[in-house]
Amino acid sequence: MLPTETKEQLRDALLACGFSQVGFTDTLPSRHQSYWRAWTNAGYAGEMLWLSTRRELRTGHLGVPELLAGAQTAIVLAVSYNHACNEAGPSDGIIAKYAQGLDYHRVIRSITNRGMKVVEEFIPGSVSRATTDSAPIPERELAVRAGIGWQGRHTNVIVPGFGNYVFLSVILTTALIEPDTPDSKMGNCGGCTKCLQVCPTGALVAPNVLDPRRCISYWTIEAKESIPLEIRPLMGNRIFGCDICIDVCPWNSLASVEQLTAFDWKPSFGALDLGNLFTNLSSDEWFEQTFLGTPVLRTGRAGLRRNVAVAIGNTHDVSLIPVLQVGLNDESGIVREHVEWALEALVTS
Ligand code: B12
Ligand code: SF4
Ligand code: SF4
Repeated sequence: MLPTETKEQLRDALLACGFSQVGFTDTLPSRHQSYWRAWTNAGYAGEMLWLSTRRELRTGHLGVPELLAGAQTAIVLAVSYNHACNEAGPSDGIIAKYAQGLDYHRVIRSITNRGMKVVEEFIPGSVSRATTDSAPIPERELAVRAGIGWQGRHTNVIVPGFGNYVFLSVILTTALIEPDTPDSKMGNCGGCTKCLQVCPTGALVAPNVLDPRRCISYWTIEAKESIPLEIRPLMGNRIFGCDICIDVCPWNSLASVEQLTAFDWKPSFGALDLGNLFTNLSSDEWFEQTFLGTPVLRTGRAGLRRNVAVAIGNTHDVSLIPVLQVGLNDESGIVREHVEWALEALVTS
């Protein structure tokens, strides 16, 4: 076991790499197996089949060969991405805050790789592996176990001093480091239910339970198929991801604004003119150049144009009808179908 003094020096060295918060926990299986079983059995994973097919691995011991053979400690790292962005008007589309800059997988991977070297220098002979959404690991449960924060009723981890806009990342190590004990006084949701009330689609079906099949974030980022008719009018002008439940959380008011320049934030992504965007999205080249290196690439051109069509349909702005009509010729059947819906929505609004 690493001596306490060395553990604290290691924590400081990791904070110096650029992390906002660092915590240590064990690599034992998930303490919420029955929750996971119920969640996947309810079909909540939707198209994200990897969440249910790899459930045993995702919720099991972290020291297995698929993750890191012999891992004894999970070092959980939080990086704040709270930054200023442009305010959207009624004819602007909103890209979620996390996606308004370079892909966090890339940025955090580079800081975490630095962190991994620090760990191996502190504990010679230890082996480590860094992950940020790149391995089947329950990052939020580990963050709570490591005392980084608590899972709010919207299911995201809230980190005291940094609020909701925080990425998580994990370094697994074969070294045995004493787990941190979560501070019972760190904070909690108390009697608040703001996030549950504000979610426009009712995706938060109970406190701490998200049904992604109703979540705007899932439909605008992960899903390749047609967006359900009942969800479309509720999406408003969210064109990639959704921050509604995390934005309303009172714990953000106490959060510091961290500006890790490596993310190269693009504040304009918080308010993109829907008409211009829809027109430009006829071109694969324009899409790839504009969103190069950002998480938005994940939807593909057609996926984003599908989302923008829905957002235009929700504007009630009939001046956008001619702009939309051009999309009836889009090569993607999914885009054409959503354009038809949006035209209908504008005509009947
Ligand atoms: C799949 C996924 C999604 C899906 C599903 C989200 C979900 N809530 O499950 C979708 C596409 C909807 C999504 C959306 C978003 N995501 Co996402 N997502 C993931 C991913 C890859 C896996 C999550 C997962 O395993 N879900 C399955 C469920 C069962 O797991 P869980 O909710 O964590 O469940 C645990 C707890 O609920 C706990 N539990 C059980 N019972 C109880 C009871 C109580 C009282 C408590 C407190 C806990 C608890 O046990 C469960 C098992 O560990 C993680 C990365 C990772 N590897 O963890 C990122 C991750 C969760 N996402 C992240 C982000 C930033 C987002 C968005 C904010 C992006 C956006 N702006 O659009 C939204 C937020 C939506 C929301 N309200 O959660 C961050 C969250 C960071 C944080 N501070 O928590 C993560 C950790 C990525 C990262 N590395 O930073 N995401
Ligand atoms: S991300 Fe949006 S749609 Fe999903 S639960 Fe939160 S408020 Fe609801
Ligand atoms: S909005 Fe309220 S209930 Fe929701 S996570 Fe924040 S404090 Fe908890």
